[in-house]
Amino acid sequence: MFDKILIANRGEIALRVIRACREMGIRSVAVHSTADADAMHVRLADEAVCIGPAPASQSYLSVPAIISACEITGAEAIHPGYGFLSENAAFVQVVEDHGLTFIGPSAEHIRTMGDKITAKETMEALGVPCVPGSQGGVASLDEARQVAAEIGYPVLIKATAGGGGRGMKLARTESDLAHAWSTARAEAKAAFGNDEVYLEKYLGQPRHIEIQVFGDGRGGAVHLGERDCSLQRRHQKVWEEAPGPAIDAATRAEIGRTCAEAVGRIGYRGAGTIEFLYENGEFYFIEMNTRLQVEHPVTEAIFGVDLVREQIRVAQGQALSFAQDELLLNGHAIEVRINAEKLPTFSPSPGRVGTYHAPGGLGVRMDSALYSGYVIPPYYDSLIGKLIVHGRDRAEALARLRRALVELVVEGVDTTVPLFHALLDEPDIHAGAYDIHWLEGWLEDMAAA
Ligand code: MV4
Repeated sequence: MFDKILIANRGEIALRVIRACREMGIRSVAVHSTADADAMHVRLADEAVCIGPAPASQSYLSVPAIISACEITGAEAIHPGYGFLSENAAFVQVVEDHGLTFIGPSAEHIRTMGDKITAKETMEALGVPCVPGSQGGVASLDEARQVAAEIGYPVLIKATAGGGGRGMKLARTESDLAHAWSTARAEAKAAFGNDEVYLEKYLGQPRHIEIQVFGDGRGGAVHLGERDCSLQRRHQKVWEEAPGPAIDAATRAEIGRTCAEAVGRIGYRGAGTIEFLYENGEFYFIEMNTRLQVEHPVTEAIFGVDLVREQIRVAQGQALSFAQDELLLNGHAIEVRINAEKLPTFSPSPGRVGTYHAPGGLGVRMDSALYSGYVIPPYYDSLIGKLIVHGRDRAEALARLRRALVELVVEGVDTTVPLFHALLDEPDIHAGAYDIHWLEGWLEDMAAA
């Protein structure tokens, strides 16, 4: 069992991991940049180590600084949170070479899923339904033309080293293809140093549905249903919910079983998310994320589990604390991301927080590292809190979200809270009638009005 875990992250997710550690009787080590000396994670951890200056490249992304912090404090394991080094296979290798434990999947599984062509080939072979497209990479414009003619336009050209919306080009017709091909390759080369691309049929109005999976690293695996994360702006999720408004129990059970079986068969260890586009009742795999996700609390709410505790358990070689048939879905949960951003442009709004008051009461969870008087530094992402509400059904969750947003006070900086009040006035939101393009369309309408 671990005696001490180092958290290679900051903000609300560092707090989330520290809380799980304390409940498990494990000591926690925070690391921080000079800009984060007054941050909440530094105060809440048992120990803290300054690992470098403000830029993440010299602190939260500095592998030597983080390994040194483990050696100084005697931490035996590293929880990476999300972002930063959480999906960096080379980092996992260094961690293991130093006799430390990475709380997450193997370097090999991270590498496999990080390369989107290999991820898709792997999932296809495991019986996971995929978007129609090229078999593997596409080497030439001629080959791209052939594949596109077979699957039909429109098509997307995607970078194998991309993901999360980076490195995609749309060709609506054959006349777009040559331009899309060369810009996709050039941008992929510039952004990732890898110009390998693949082709997919473009789906016009899908929902983004992701399945939470968990493997024990020995072939055992379960699923914890889906999250609908369709409400996004520029590939940044804004609102996530579980269960998905468009998914029924039979559909959930089938795709869930497929996903759990797939990750079990590769001996996957830890938390993972299998991302799908969902259109006309069909699932199409796009990517797998090999980390705990920002939106994991909605899944925790409806299944009554602690996913970080399970990550630590399987990293210690323990079994998962639940079997598939013990995972019973209860009610409905919604998370909204509170960002320090100024509407309508969503431009970052760092600075000193005046009064901060978190909402509470039945079915309300606020994951945030804010406190009154805290100065939000300008160097990192603008997420300052996640408000998660849980109700017996979706209508109760929506009413509770409105109520909790009224209670929330964040003075001194602009936040995305007004966006959520406005969304809660929308019939489409109450009907659950939205796809991946709904939010951007609505924001455009708002700007025009
Ligand atoms: C797609 C797609 C349509 N068809 N693939 C964007 C992020 C990356 N994870 C995959 N993305 C997309 N892939 C096919 N074949 C549309 C998107 C997409 C999207 C996906 C999920 C959530 C929001 C999105 C917004 C724009 C485009």
